Amino acid sequence: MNSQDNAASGRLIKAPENFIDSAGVHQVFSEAKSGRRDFVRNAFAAAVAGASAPALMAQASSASAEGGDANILNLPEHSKGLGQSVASDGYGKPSKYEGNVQRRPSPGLTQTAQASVSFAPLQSLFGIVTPSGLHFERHHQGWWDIDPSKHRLMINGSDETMVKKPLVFTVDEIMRLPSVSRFHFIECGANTGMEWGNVAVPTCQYTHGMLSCSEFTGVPLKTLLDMAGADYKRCRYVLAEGADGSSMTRTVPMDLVESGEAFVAYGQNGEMLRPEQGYPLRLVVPGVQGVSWVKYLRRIEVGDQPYGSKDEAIHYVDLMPSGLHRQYSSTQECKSVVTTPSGGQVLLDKGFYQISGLAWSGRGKVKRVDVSVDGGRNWKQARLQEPVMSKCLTRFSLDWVWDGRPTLVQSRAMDETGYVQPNYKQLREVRGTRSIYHNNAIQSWLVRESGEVENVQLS
Ligand SMILES: Nc1nc2c(c(=O)[nH]1)N[C@H]1C(S)=C(S)[C@@H](COP(=O)(O)O)O[C@H]1N2
Ligand SMILES: [Mo]
Repeated sequence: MNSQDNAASGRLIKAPENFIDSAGVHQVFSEAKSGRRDFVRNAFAAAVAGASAPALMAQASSASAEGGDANILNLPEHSKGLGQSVASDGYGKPSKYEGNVQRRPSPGLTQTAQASVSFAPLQSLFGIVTPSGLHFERHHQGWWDIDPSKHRLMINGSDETMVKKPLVFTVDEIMRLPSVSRFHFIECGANTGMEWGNVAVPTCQYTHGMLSCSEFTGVPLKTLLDMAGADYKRCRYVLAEGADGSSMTRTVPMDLVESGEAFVAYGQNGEMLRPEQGYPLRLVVPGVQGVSWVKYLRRIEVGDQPYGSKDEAIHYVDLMPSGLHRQYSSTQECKSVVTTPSGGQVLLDKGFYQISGLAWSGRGKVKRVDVSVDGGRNWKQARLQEPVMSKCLTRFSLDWVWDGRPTLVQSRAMDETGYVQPNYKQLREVRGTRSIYHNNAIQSWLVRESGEVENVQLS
């Protein structure tokens, strides 16, 4: 085995002592091989497979050409020759062998590519941070690369008594103020929204990929409102407005501002925000659905009542079984998903695997994650990877030996408030099957005897 094999297979893990096979390592997951029946049936999924197949075939042939069992004493070229010069690329890129790790739109989901979504490849990521170039995107009117020297952020009141002094900030002025850096997840309220009635999409990229996590840097919104002299007693809401054409305005409760939680971010994972993520300024509202994280933030209005904007009155509402809509259910409840093994992956052999996934809660820290490999009859407590942070993704894992039989893999998270992630039966009892938003049900993956993993729902 050489390092190229390692990269080409995408997934190689060392097995613990008692599971070591003759080679000492198992090649465990091969992702998105073509020829999966469930994929071909689905036009949407077929496009997925089509997009990734060439890259995968190239990978497979490079792996076999290099030879998984090549004599390790035969030194490859890269151990003998001269490598590439420094700074041949001023901004580094992932290995060419990782070319199939892409965020992907879902063909047919939206009518235009500007009012659309691309999903993060959760099945290919480790730890909790989403690389900025793989952060999911949700734009209502396309994205822009806005000149930061021309961008402004205004703070004003709904009437002239609500702030003492309306202010207009340049980006430079905001960057001079005391800053905070915090890790938080952002999840679109519509994440997993296609699965309310039945299984609709094949992979965890599409079931759960409107989810990302970054270290964001910025200035607490309270600092700016203090400078403007907001009347906190009377004004218990703010309205956030973006500088794109989507007219996405969102009401944010003043509690989230006064607590210091909501902040105006310019940084993401150590550098400036990406244009797709709202460069040069975006609102970060930890624990709250993505739509409130207004990008290209240009105005904050302080007010004494919720604004009931179009995206609060007719979108981002929950259709209840009674036929009524529920409004302002903004907090993302506790949720989790197993990312390996997950739909579209193939287990190459029985034996040892690490089940791994992500858990999160908009109400604080994840306290515990349980994993079941028998359809929810028995649960085992998973390991939580440190650090476990509030309103942030938490990575969990569990050792598992696959016996080669069909297996249902699930995870169930609990947060520090004691709230336990519901299964589909429980969730549908209170929410029905016709909502779009806020589906936090337990996800089930079926590992077939062939090793192929499929998205399934248990009744
Ligand atoms: N200005 C602006 N802000 C916006 C949006 C938008 O279209 N325009 N989309 C919202 C929605 S619905 C979500 S889920 C998140 C997505 O953020 P991302 O594209 O950085 O993942 O941004 C929110 N903020
Ligand atoms: Mo969203």
